[in-house]
Amino acid sequence: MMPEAVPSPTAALEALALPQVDHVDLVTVRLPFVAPFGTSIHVWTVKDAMLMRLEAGGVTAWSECVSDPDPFYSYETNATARHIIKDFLLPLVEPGITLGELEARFRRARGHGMAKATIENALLILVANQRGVPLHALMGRPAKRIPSGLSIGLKGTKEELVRAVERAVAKGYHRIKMKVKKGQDVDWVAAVRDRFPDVPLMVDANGDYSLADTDDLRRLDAFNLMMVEQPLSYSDIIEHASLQREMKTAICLDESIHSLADAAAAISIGACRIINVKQGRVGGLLESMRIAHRAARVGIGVWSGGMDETGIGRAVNIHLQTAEGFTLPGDTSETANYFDEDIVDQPVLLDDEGFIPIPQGPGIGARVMAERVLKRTIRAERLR
Ligand code: OSB
Ligand code: MG
Repeated sequence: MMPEAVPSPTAALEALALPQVDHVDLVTVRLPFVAPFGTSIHVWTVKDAMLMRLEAGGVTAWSECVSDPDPFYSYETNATARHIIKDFLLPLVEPGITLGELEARFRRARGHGMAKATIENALLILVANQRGVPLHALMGRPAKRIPSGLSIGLKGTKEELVRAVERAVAKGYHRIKMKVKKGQDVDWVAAVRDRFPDVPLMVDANGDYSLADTDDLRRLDAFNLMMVEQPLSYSDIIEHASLQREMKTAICLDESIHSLADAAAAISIGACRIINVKQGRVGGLLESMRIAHRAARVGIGVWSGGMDETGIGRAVNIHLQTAEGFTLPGDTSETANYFDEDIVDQPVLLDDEGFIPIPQGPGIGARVMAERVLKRTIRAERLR
């Protein structure tokens, strides 16, 4: 049977003609975290964010590459993204071709979604800035208030964890995610559930378990969790399907999903009931919109993940969540959760009902503060 014809959520964006770009810069900034961010894979204490700046006839646009300096979350690093952007992707960007044609050219380079997203997002933001419209409007989406979610890193003690959850609940966050790892899971979830029996709660293992841990993972079923994110290997889909058959709690895939094709495969074999879409990991806003649209049609929940971005990437994630299919609160938290001072104004703040307002103005809305970027710059390179 032919699948029913559904209008593409990205057709208008694919038809956009690329503008002439005068200059392209990569600027890496270092922002200290207010506190170390611990996960089963690494503890990060600073954010080294590689930013792309486009200049076109006096209009500038900034995007952010969501890679880290290290390959612990993803194989992409700031160095590989720089290499792929500089030597393979940027030479394919020509004025007059459409964004759809650019995506097709980019497909010849396998993987490296974060590098691709950096360019695609920068071009979209540039066009939005040139037209004087917000990014969500360029995406064809109406404004809305974005639900909030906090990702709490691994803590030293259960008391510390419970205090962090208390602060998040008091702030009004719509859902709380706590990191877990082997040996720091069931009892820690129990401690949070003791204090907050009903708070919307989920866990993220960043791939720390294997199928041999199925019995331990099944113990999480007792806590009414919204989902368990990426329990098994970062590269696995098929074993997640086996695990999902053994668990009541919904599985959410993060690291395993790099494209619409990955999402379709995971959905078709029942590897997850929820997908964390990180726009960088899947190659940009268009592929994110495709995944969310497809998932929504088959009842799979989607939310926007985060990579503890500066205000630039954070704003992109906020605009993305106006797209069809983003049905669940994402990892979209206040700037202050990570940084004392961001490189953009205004910082992200929750409103009194825990929602995140879309930054007002053309493009990402948030204003990039040149002198703060300069103060934080650890490397800069003009590519064009
Ligand atoms: O697994 O979702 C993840 C941060 C860095 C790398 C991986 C992850 C995370 C987070 C935090 O959980 C997301 C955020 O607050 O931006
Ligand atoms: Mg995750």
